[in-house]
This record gives sequence, C-alpha cells and structure tokens, in this order.
Amino acid sequence: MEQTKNTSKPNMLDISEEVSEAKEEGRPVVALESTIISHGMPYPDNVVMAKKVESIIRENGAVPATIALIKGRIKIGLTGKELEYMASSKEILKASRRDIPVVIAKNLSAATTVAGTMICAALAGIRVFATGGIGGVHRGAEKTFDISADLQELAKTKVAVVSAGAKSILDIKLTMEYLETMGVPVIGYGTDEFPAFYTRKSGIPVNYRLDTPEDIAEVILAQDRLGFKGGMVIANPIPEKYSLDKAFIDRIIDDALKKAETKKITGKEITPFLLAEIKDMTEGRSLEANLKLVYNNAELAAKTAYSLNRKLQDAA
Ligand code: PSU
Ligand code: MN
Repeated sequence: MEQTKNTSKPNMLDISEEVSEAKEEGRPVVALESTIISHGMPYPDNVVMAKKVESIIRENGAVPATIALIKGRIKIGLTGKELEYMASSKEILKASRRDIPVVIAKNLSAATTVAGTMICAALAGIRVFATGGIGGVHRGAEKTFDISADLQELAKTKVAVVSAGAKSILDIKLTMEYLETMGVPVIGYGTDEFPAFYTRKSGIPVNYRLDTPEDIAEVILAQDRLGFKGGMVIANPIPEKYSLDKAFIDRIIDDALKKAETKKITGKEITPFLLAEIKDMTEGRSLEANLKLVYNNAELAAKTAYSLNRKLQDAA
C-alpha cells in the first residue's frame, strides 16, 4: 500500500480491503466520521445509520471509508464488527487533533470528529468526506473560548467536507466569520444561505452557490492546482420534506442550552449532551431529521468524489 512506503509516517493505518482495492484501481472513495456513530446517536439507530450511509455511497458510484481509531490503530474502512463496536462500546473516546497522539500511543479506541476524520482521510489520500454537521463557534465563545477544532482543521487539511451546515446550538454567524478569517471556502449547494442542520435556512448568506456535483469537483480541483493547503465546506441543506419547523427546534435548542448551563457541561461533552437532550425533547424527531440529512450528504459526497475522480483521470 502506498501509504506504508512513506517512512516519516510509519504504518499506523489499517486500510480495509474494499478501500485499498478502490484506491489501487483508481476508484473514488468517500470518508465518513465515527463521532456521529459513537457520540451523536443512540444505539442501535447509529449502526443502522452507519450501514445505510455506506450503502448510499456505493449506490452513487463511490466506496465508503468509515474512519475510527481502534486499539491504537487508524482504521480506514470498518468491518461490520468494528462498526458494531464503535456504536455500542462504552470505552470509546472522542478524538479531535489534540487527542490522536495519546489514543495511538496508549492503544486506546476513539471515534474521530470532523477534524480527526479529516486528518486520517488526508493520511489515506481521501479527498471527500460526508458528515452530518460540522463543529463551530459555540454561543458565548467570547467567554468560554469554545471553538471547535474542526474549523482550524478545515483551514489546514485538504479534505472537502459535505455537511448540512451547523446547528444553531452554535453561533452560526461567528462560525462563518471564523471560516472566512481562516480562508476556508464555504459553498452552498443549491442554496444562497448557510443551512442550519435541522432547517434549510439560517439567515446567514454563503459566499458561493453551486448547483451540481461537477461544479463542486471543479472547485476542489482548482484548490489542488493552486497548491492551497486547506479544506472546504460544502453546505447541503436538509431536504425540505424532512426539515423541522424553525420556531419549534429553536425553542428546544434554547432549552437544551439552558440545561447544559445549569449542569455545567462544557468542552468536548457539550455537543453530545445537547444532541441527546434535543433528541429526547423532540421525541426522536430530531434524530429522524439527522438521519435523513446524513443520507442526503452521503449522496452528494459520492457524486462529488465520482466527478472529481473523472476529472483527475481526464487530466492525467
Ligand atoms: N454535529 C452534529 N453531530 C455530531 C457532531 C457535530 O450534528 O456528532 C460531532 C462531529 O464529530 C463534530 C464534533 O466534528 O461533534 C464537534 O465537536 P467539538 O465541538 O467538541 O469539536
Ligand atoms: Mn468544543
């Protein structure tokens, strides 16, 4: 395998057979994160989701590579058993950039966040990644300094991330400002507004709107040709028929945020806490919307990876 030839990166990657074959044959691959599995959704909905996302990617002409850290190894592509482990074990940590060296050195297991997954995808030479929502600048960050490491990673690691925007548990306006400062392109897919995860609109405009996977692939290609280091946010709104009522979800998010404050939940615990609270308070409706938007993102990411692959082969 190509990665193992690089002596500065000793063989820490376990690439599944499906993924390594795809890479050898020059077929498109889409990375998937595991924090959404281990800390974003309850068991067993999370396993069902993880498997369905993989099949959607295959149906759309690409190969899925779910990424996680298992017992000190970087896994690129998980077996059914490994997915089950990530979905159900209580010993799974949450790994962003700062956590990875410790998890590897101590042979621990961790789900990778958007930042963590981008790092591992880049190590494996995977250019496109599908998830639900990215982390961002939290509300009240001027006091707490809570800004997800996802945003820094988007500035320095060359992976395009397809998401349904960011939840309004975050400060979406500040998240967009931060991305601008860090030089991260934000593309609205078929929209002029940055989507707010459960809803299609946030009131915050995106810089650029593109309407086809081919156009997105062209931008990724231009970024490569320019030799730019960073990634990209592709913001794909939840399909209209699955989106939640804005007033309804805003009220629930406010209540969840108040509860987190009362319970003094902070740091890496806050996102999983809020997700679980919101799910309970919406009686599962948020989970249903979450599933649908992830499937929608998987489809767009697969089509984009497919198109990018074509363009790269045509250029070669
Ligand atoms: N948003 C979601 N579901 C998730 C996450 C975000 O709707 O599961 C996860 C992603 O893995 C993201 C991480 O990278 O939370 C951000 O966490 P933090 O704010 O601690 O960086
Ligand atoms: Mn945080």
